[in-house]
Amino acid sequence: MGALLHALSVVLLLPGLAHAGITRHYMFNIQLQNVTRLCHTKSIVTVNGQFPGPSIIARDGDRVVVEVVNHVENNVSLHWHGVRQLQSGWADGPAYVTQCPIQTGQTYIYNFTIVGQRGTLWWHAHISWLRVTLYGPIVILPKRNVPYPFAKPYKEVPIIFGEWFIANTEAVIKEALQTGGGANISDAYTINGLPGPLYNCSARDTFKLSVKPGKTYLLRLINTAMIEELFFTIANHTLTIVDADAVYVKPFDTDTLVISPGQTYNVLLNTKPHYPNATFLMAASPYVTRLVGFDNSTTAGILEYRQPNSSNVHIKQLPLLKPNLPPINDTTFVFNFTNKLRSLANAQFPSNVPQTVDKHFLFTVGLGTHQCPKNQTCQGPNGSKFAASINNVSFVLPSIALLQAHFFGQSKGIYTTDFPDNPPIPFNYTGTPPNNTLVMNGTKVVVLPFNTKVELVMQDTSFLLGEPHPLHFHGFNFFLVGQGFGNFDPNKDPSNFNLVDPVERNTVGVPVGGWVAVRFLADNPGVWLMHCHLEDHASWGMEMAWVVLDGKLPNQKLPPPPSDLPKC
Ligand SMILES: *[C@@H]1O[C@H](CO)[C@@H](O)[C@H](O)[C@H]1NC(C)=O
Ligand SMILES: *[C@@H]1O[C@H](CO)[C@@H](O)[C@H](O)[C@H]1NC(C)=O
Ligand SMILES: *[C@@H]1O[C@H](CO)[C@@H](O)[C@H](O)[C@H]1NC(C)=O
Ligand SMILES: *[C@@H]1O[C@H](CO)[C@@H](O)[C@H](O)[C@H]1NC(C)=O
Ligand SMILES: *[C@@H]1O[C@H](CO)[C@@H](O)[C@H](O)[C@H]1NC(C)=O
Ligand SMILES: *[C@@H]1O[C@H](CO)[C@@H](O)[C@H](O)[C@H]1NC(C)=O
Ligand SMILES: *[C@@H]1O[C@H](CO)[C@@H](O)[C@H](O)[C@H]1NC(C)=O
Ligand SMILES: *[C@@H]1O[C@H](CO)[C@@H](O)[C@H](O)[C@H]1NC(C)=O
Ligand SMILES: *[C@@H]1O[C@H](CO)[C@@H](O)[C@H](O)[C@H]1NC(C)=O
Ligand SMILES: *[C@@H]1O[C@H](CO)[C@@H](O)[C@H](O)[C@H]1NC(C)=O
Ligand SMILES: *[C@@H]1O[C@H](CO)[C@@H](O)[C@H](O)[C@H]1NC(C)=O
Ligand SMILES: *[C@@H]1O[C@H](CO)[C@@H](O)[C@H](O)[C@H]1NC(C)=O
Ligand SMILES: [Cu+2]
Repeated sequence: MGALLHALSVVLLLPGLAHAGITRHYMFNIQLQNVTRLCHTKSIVTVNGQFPGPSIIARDGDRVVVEVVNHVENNVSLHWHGVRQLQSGWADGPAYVTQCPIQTGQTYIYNFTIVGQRGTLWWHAHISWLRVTLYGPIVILPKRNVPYPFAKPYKEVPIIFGEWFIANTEAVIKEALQTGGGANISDAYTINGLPGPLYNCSARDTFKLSVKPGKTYLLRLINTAMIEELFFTIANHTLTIVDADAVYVKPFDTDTLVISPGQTYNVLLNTKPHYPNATFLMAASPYVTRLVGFDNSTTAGILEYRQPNSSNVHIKQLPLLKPNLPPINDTTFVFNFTNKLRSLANAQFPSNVPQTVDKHFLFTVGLGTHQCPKNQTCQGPNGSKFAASINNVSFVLPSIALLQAHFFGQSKGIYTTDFPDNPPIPFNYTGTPPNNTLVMNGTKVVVLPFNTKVELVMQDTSFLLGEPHPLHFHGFNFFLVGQGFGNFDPNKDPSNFNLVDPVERNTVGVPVGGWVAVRFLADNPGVWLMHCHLEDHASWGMEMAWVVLDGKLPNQKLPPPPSDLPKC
C-alpha cells in the first residue's frame, strides 16, 4: 500500500468542507506505444505509453480530476467503471451516451467524487473496442483512519486479467460487423498485461508475485477481458473474498473464483507459514458454455517465496505446482460461487436494498439476427447477421450524446422513450428458441422519475443455446436479490428473494439458461447505459439506457455540462 500511495500525483487540500476528501489530479495522454507479446510487435493505444494503464488511487470521499489529451487518430472516451457518478453524469464516459468522443488533439477533464465506495474499480475506454488496451485500476482506500473490516494486509497487489489479440482489434470488430459473423478470437489471456509461460514465445512475459511467508496479501482482481468470463486459482493456496465491485462482502474462502468482464474482487491471500520448497502457478482460463468460436487458452503467473539476502537462484530449481481449474463449462460451480456472495449488512455497512418496489421490469437478454442485405453474403447464423438485444431491441448509438439530448430537451430524432417494460412477445425463453430470431433496431430508453424503486428481472434466452451475459449498470449499484435457472416465475420466485443481505454490485452474470432479479433505487439523475460487458454482444446491440429525471431539491438535479464537454 505504501508503494501505491507513493505513486500519487499532486494532492490538493479542499478547505472548509465537512468530511471532504482531497483532490487527486491525473494527466492521461492518449498515445501509441509499440508492445511485443507472443513474438509479435504491435502498436497499441495507451495512456501515457503504459500498458496496462496507470492506477488511479483515491480514498472514499476524494475528488478525482483526470485531464485526458487525445494524441491518436482514433476518437476516444474513458469510463470510470463502477464509480457511481452521483450528479456527475457528464464524467461517466460512454461515447454517444454521456458525451461525444474526445477527438484527435482535443482535451476533456473528467471530474468526479467517489462517495461511499471502497475496494477496486477500473477505468477503460468506452468507444468501439479500444478498451482492449486502454484500461487500468481504480484503487479506492477507505477514508483516512478508517480501517478495513478485516485484518490490515501486509501488501496490496493489482491482478488485472485481460485479453490479447495479435490482430488490430478495430479491424476485427469492423470486419465482424460487416460480414455479420462472429469476431475473430483472441490469441491469449493476460495477467497484468502478460500472457505467461503456457503460450508460445511468452515465458519472459510472465507476471511474478514475490511473497514472504506468514503474511496476508490483498489482491485486487479486475477482469478487463473483451469476451470471456474467467476462472482464477492459485495452486495450493486459498483465497478469501472480502469485497466485490467496491462493496464489502461477508468473507468466505474459496480455492477458485469466477470473474466476469466488468467485475472486480478484493481477495486475501494468506501465504504459507514457512518457505515452501515449491513455487506455485496462478492461472485463469475461460468459463464458456458455447461449443465453438472462443479462445480456449490459459494465462498463468507465478507465486514465489523469495528469501531476503539470498540470490534466490534456487527458486528456479523448485518444483512448480499447478492448480486445477474447473471444467470449461462448469455452470454449477459458477452458480454456487455467486450464491455465496452476501453483503455485510451490519450497523456500519447496512444493506440498502429497497424493501418495496415502485416499478417492475422483465428484460430478455439474448442473441438474435438481422437480415442479410440483399446484395451481400453474410456469415452469421443461416446466412444472416449476428445481432443481440434486450427485449428484442438492438441498441443503436445516436449521433449526439443521449445525455446532451436529454438535458437540453432535444430528444426528437435522437431517442424514443418506448423501451418495452416486458418482452414484446412472451415465449419459453429457455426452451426451443422461436423460429423468428430477427431483432429490431432502436435507440430506446426507459424514463424513471427520481427515487423510483426498481425491480428488474433479466432473463437469458436460448437462441444459439444461450450464453451467460455479464450485465453492467452505469450510475448505479444494484442488489442481486435472486437468481435461478429456467423461466423466471413471477408467482413463485419472489418468495425466495434475499432482501436481507444481497450482494451489491455493478455487474452481474445472468446465468446461461436462467435469470437474475436485481433491485435498485433510481437516485442519480442522468442517462445511464446498461449493457452486456462481452464486447461482441455490446457491439451487436445488447445495450439500453435509463433516463433518471431530476428530483425536486437542488441536490437532486443533474448540473449543467462542463464547458469543455466534447462536441459531435
Ligand atoms: C513503433 O514502431 C514503428 C515501426 O518500427 C515505428 O515507425 C514507430 O515510430 C514506433 N512507434 C512508437 C510510438 O515508438
Ligand atoms: C471539478 O469540479 C469541482 C466541483 O464542481 C470544481 O470546484 C472544480 O473546479 C473542478 N475542477 C476542475 C479541474 O475542473
Ligand atoms: C500442494 O497440494 C498438493 C495437492 O493437494 C499436495 O499434495 C502438496 O503436498 C501440496 N504442496 C505444498 C508445497 O503445499
Ligand atoms: C525444504 O527443504 C529443506 C532442505 O531440503 C528442508 O530443510 C526444509 O524443511 C524444507 N521445507 C519444507 C517447508 O518442506
Ligand atoms: C480446452 O482446452 C483444454 C486443454 O487446454 C482441453 O482439455 C479441452 O478439451 C478444451 N475444450 C474445448 C471445449 O475445446
Ligand atoms: C460440458 O462439456 C462436456 C464435454 O464437452 C460435456 O460432456 C458436458 O455435457 C458439458 N456440460 C454441460 C453442463 O454443458
Ligand atoms: C454446489 O453447492 C451444492 C450445495 O451447497 C453442493 O452440493 C454442490 O456440490 C456444489 N457444486 C459445485 C460444482 O460446487
Ligand atoms: C449493398 O448496397 C448498399 C446500398 O445500395 C451499399 O451501400 C453497399 O455498399 C452494398 N454492399 C455491397 C457489399 O455491395
Ligand atoms: C420450456 O422448455 C423447456 C425445455 O423444453 C421445458 O423443460 C420447460 O418446461 C418449458 N417451460 C415452460 C414454462 O413452458
Ligand atoms: C418453426 O419451424 C419448425 C421447423 O421448421 C416448424 O415445424 C414449426 O411449425 C415452426 N413454428 C412456427 C411457429 O412457425
Ligand atoms: C439494423 O441495423 C443493422 C446493422 O446496422 C442492419 O444490418 C439491419 O438491417 C438493421 N435492421 C433493421 C430492421 O433496420
Ligand atoms: C469522431 O467523432 C466525430 C463526432 O461524432 C465524428 O464526426 C467522426 O467521424 C469520428 N471520427 C472517427 C475517426 O471515427
Ligand atoms: Cu452478452
